[in-house]
Amino acid sequence: MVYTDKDKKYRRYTVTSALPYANGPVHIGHLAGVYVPADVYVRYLRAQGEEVMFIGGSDEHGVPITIKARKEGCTPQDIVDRYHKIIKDSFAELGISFDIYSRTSSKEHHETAAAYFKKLYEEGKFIEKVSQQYYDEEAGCFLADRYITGTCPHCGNEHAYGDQCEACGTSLNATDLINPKSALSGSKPVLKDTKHWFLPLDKDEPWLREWILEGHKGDWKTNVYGQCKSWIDAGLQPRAVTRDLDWGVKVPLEGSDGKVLYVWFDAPIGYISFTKQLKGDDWEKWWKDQDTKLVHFIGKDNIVFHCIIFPSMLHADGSYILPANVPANEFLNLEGDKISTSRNWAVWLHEYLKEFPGKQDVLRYTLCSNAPETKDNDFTWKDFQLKNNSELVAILGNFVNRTLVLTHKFYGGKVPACTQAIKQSGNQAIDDEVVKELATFPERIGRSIETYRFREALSEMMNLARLGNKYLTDTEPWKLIKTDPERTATVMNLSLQICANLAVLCAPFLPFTADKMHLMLNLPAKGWQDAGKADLLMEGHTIGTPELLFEQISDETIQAQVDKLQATKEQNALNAWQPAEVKAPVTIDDFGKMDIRVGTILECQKVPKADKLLQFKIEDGMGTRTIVSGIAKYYPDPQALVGKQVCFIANFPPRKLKGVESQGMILSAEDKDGRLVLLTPSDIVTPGCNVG
Ligand code: B3M
Ligand code: ZN
Repeated sequence: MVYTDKDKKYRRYTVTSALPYANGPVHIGHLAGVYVPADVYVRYLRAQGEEVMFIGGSDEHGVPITIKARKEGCTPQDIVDRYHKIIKDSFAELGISFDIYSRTSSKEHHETAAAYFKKLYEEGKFIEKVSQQYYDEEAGCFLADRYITGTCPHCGNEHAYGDQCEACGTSLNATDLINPKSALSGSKPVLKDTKHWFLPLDKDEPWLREWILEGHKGDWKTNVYGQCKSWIDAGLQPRAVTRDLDWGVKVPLEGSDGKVLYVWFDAPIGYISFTKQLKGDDWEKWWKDQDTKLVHFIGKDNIVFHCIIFPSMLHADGSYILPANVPANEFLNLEGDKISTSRNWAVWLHEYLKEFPGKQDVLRYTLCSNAPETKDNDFTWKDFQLKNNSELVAILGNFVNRTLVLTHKFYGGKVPACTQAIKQSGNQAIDDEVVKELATFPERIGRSIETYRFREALSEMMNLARLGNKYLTDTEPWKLIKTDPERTATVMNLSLQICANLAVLCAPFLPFTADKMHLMLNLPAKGWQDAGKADLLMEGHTIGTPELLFEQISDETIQAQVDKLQATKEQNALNAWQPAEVKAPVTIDDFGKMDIRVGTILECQKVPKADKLLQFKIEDGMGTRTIVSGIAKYYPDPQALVGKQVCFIANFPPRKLKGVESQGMILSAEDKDGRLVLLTPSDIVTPGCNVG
């Protein structure tokens, strides 16, 4: 029985989590933003004995998938098959407890989404409009936004896309682009008429204003409420729900070949089609009964789709419930930089699971405790190590281990007697205080979870472990046993009761740890309402064998991860490298003034007291000359250059560098990876000959 619904309005919970695009694996940003909080929420509700359905699945349509397929020379189906499996398996391994994890390329989904569209179409809920769109006559298809490039009218960036210029961030219509070009064939696209269907969001403004801005003023998160308010106040426009594409749910109307449902129309219907897959004929109550609570877990970039567009679709049908809450999180950054799939700047879940076997709960704990619930937050590997070593190991793990080891040491692994006095009023104030404090935790944690404050809920759960640790430290049973065995038995009994309560109360956050604790305590399954009591373990109950719940994570382990990100950063810099802009034009006469020659290096050594400088003795066909060059860091062994030929500018006026007179400049090229390469002729030539 949940705490914030005492009058028991809701009989079941439909909980959805954003369907990740199946064009890449999931990363810690997805987990912190959406999936860990959603999983904590549903695990808690199940522990409260509520009827819960947790829906997940892969979003397998949309242009990014077709672009990736083109890049890799395979089909969109190949792409989604690959990543759907990676995503589904890695979610399962992290303990994200979906009741179903399906996919929108499934036949059932196509049928459900097409039928949904057809019903609204036949009921006249769409606006039908013919508009002009770019068409590639060579490729024989209309061009979706990302398939058109051209010059941004705002900043002149020549690689702007049909929907956005990534250089200046302006959102664009394809027809805004200057010199548009098809990304498919490179040809100049032509504008052609095409028919599409639009959801009249503008007509929904009155009830959306009433439902959200009035109805959810107090219970939707401010970041969510604020974004909805600005969208509604800005004036809602009709929204196209179809596209000229061949990958997606086909528009189920005569004459609409080559048209599919817009991905953001079909994807949310995935929540419904997956429910049908899971519940069969029993699906409707999960989406149409007013006593079902519908909650969407998403990231902030999906707010408009889940708070305005999808509700508008549900409202247009008229038989569906609307979401009671959409507790969207903000974004998680990584080591101070935005997580980015395209720049591989991420901690990928499937890689984490491989590199940190058995440490699912450490990641769940870290991502829950630093979740971007109200503002963007940052994940650092140092913090990950700190959370593990100074919280999980030092507080939770240490308390449980000490309690169980002492129970084996003093009582042969059996729960000792807790004297009657405690049960009545406590013959020691401290014992009584612990019992009283323990009773408050289920509701403290539960209320925070029910109001989507998962960081606070987790911290409350850890406060119970802190209470246990302090209790042991204050009572020192390892000493007390010598002077007051009866009281020691009470202290150990209560410490074991706290462990048993932790096994129940940590489960939504740390399911793997909770399982271990149930095993180590030999504790039968308990519900949330059983917690808060000092009698979960009866006197004489035999506990299991203690094992360390968590182990220290070393600096070396963390450094390896930091190095891996550094390598990614360097690779990104290489990938992003562009040649410098060509300088202003010069004339042949200008060039003719430069006297460039070939010379042979006779000697080369570092200039004393000058880290950067090398001193060359060059045979230049007219004798020898000295040239000083600031390239010492590239050539740790200057001798290795002796005998090579280099090109140099011969008619620079001599100048003194660190006391050495330099007569010219040696030509070199610095590569994008930072290497410096001396320019040498492709064959041995006579020193002194001209370079032209
Ligand atoms: N595929 C995920 C995203 O925008 C998007 C969610 C769909 S939920 C119906 O990152
Ligand atoms: Zn621009």
